[in-house]
Formats: sequence, C-alpha cells, structure tokens
Amino acid sequence: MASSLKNLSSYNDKEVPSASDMLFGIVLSEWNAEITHSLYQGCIDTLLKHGAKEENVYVARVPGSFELTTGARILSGQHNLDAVICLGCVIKGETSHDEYINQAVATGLTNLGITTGKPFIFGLLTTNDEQQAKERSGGKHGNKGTEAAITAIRMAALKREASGTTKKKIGF
Ligand code: DLZ
Repeated sequence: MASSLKNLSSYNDKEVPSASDMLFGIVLSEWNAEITHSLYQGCIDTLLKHGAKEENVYVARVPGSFELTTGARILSGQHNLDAVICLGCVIKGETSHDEYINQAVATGLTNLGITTGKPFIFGLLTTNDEQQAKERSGGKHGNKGTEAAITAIRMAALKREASGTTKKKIGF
C-alpha cells in the first residue's frame, strides 16, 4: 500500500513482544535535528511503552546520517545489545548527496546485520522536502521512530527465539 494511504505507525499492541529484558542502542543523527529529535522521542516512548528499561537503552549521537553505520558499529561493540536502531533524516537538495548517503546507510546496516547476526534497524527518513519529513516524524503519516522501535523489538525477539534464549512452553 502506498505510504500516503495509511499511517505507517499503526500497529497492534498485542502482537509486540515484551522488551522488558532487552538491551537497545539508538544512534541519532544531528543533521535536521528538529526532525531527528521527534524520531527519537517516538522511538524511546515506544520502547519504554513495551517494557524496555531506560537504563537498558544506550544512545549515541553522530554528526550526520552518513555516520549512522559507524556509530552503530561502535555502540554495538561497547554493549551486548539485542538491537541497534539508527535514526536520521536526509532531505533531497540541489545535488545528489541524498542518494549517496541513503544508499550508504542502507548497505552499511544490511552488512552489519548479516555479518553480526544482530538486528540493525533502518530508521532513516529519505524525503523530498521538510514537509514530508515532518509528516513522518510525528505528523499525519505517523512517526518512523515508533516504527523503528517496534521493528527492533520484534527482530530482537526473533533472534532470541532462534538462539533458544526465549523460554517456550513445549508439551505439558
Ligand atoms: C552533507 C549532508 C547533507 C548535504 N545533507 C544531509 C542531510 O540531509 N541529512 C543528513 O543526515 N546528513 C546530511 N549531510 C551530512 C552527511 O550525512 C555527513 O555527516 C557528512 O557528509 C560528513 O561525513
């Protein structure tokens, strides 16, 4: 469905696993700070709402979105995190900088995920203008920070399930 037709942050609370014993990293880009702060707010509120403890959320700030991947790598090396969430906002301008940055972050986070086996979440707004960014950071199209938090919790739970860390009721 085209993103213009729905609020992307709508989700069913009951389908989200508890994050009460999970450790998260948030890497926050300072470029377009007003927007990324709103993404951060949506993200942290959602993690806490689903049981994450404030002391189990580690935050690192980076100058721009291009630095998100390296920031994520550094943060995940410092703590044994269940998932790392990267938040940034790249707005199209007169040059093609946005394409290089967006592609680099997408490729970088994919590689980190594959090589470490841990979830690295792409919470990057890649918009044509500031208005679109506002609409996706707490506006009429929801908040990508919220979506990123839900994705992180679900992927962390999947990883724990796969590694047998999650206790499942088997038999009687
Ligand atoms: C240089 C740059 C430009 C032009 N635009 C953005 C942007 O819209 N969003 C963003 O997060 N970062 C931007 N940057 C900065 C780069 O991400 C990076 O920080 C610098 O190129 C230094 O590596």
